Amino acid sequence: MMTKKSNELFQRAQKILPGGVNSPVRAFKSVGRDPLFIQRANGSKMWDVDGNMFIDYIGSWGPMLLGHAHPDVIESVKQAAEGGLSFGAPAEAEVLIGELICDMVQSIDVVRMVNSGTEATMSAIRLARAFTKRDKIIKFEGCYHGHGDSFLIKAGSGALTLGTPDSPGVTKGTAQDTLIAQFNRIDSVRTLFDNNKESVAAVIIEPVAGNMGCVPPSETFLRDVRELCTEYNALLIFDEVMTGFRLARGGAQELYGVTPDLTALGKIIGGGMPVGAYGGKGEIMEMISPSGPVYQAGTLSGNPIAMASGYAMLTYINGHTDVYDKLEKKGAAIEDGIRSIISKHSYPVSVNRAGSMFTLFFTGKSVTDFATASSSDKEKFAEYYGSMLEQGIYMPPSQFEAAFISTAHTDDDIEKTVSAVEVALGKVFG
Ligand code: HOZ
Repeated sequence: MMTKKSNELFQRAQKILPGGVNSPVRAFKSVGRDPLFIQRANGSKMWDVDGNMFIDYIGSWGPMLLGHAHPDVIESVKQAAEGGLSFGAPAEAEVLIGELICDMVQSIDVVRMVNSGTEATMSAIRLARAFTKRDKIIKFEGCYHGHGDSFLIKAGSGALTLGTPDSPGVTKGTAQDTLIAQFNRIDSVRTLFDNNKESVAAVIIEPVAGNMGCVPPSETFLRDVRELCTEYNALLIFDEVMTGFRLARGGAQELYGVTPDLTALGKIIGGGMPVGAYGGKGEIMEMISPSGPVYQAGTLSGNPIAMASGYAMLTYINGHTDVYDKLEKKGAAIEDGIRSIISKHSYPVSVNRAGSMFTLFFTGKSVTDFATASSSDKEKFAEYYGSMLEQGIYMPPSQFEAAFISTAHTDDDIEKTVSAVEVALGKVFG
């Protein structure tokens, strides 16, 4: 694969951006390559600046549920842009998307738009602390909730990928208010509650973990976490930045039938534009300024272009209930294809999938939590990654990220992907 232009851009980028990028995982460091610079994307495909074409399974880390540059979304953005890029004043688009989110996500009565998932989770825990008048939060090892200080403790995603799950710069005072439990191990949650009676404000969880690779919850886990939160008067916050509108119209909470008190949403409600949101029960949300005293603000919150993009995307999903059946079928086809290769050759690889999110872990263990996810062989993953990329398949460049399927992925894309996996695994284990 020719990567001359990408290499030149990376040389220049490294002089003026930390590590040559504006977000760590995309630097490809953990897979031992230099990143490719993307020029354009459409449907299920992306093209880099050297003209290489890839079937894309990052989908901008989740939001491209309908594929890149969906015509409805692009048209809506174009129209909105003609009317001005930012007002810093209320606009109709905020009401339209707000109504749609409250209608689609059963636990959200009131919603506040922000600019990213990080802002959403940071604001949600401030609100939970104010509401419960308690300081501590429980999060899960390997889960990632953006880069707010309280979350960069045993964090997943890029922090885990690059070996810095506990980031320097987070004060001891902040860190001591974050308690760490183990995903899918309800006893670890109960122990923390028992040892910190009356001081836990909230449990925050990715209902399907996507930031230590894709790790779905066991059948009872989310329900049990809900029960513990209720028993100990703590709020349950679902971080649905990846799963919201992806796993079902109403997110993972609809799929698993568990109702959180607050939900953080992210990039997917912007349809590709920078957006996040948090919402929940009215009695909690009314504590947010200017209804109540909990301060949180932003000039670009509810930005008209971002709202138009997200509204077009959510309107499409709302009107096409077959979206989730399609995604499930595509996800199942990839999973089945890969599983049959693994079992044919008895490769020590396990596959996790929830709907249109999936990960191949380079471990023979079944991956249910951080310990099993991190038993993966990262060198083998890097080798597999390189082979996939050379074959034109663009997967997330980290063992600890989920791959995302869109409605734009065709049967042909999926066949090519499964064949590429067979070649890549053959190289890794051959
Ligand atoms: N941490 C993000 C995915 N979980 C990656 C963001 C990016 O590099 O764009």
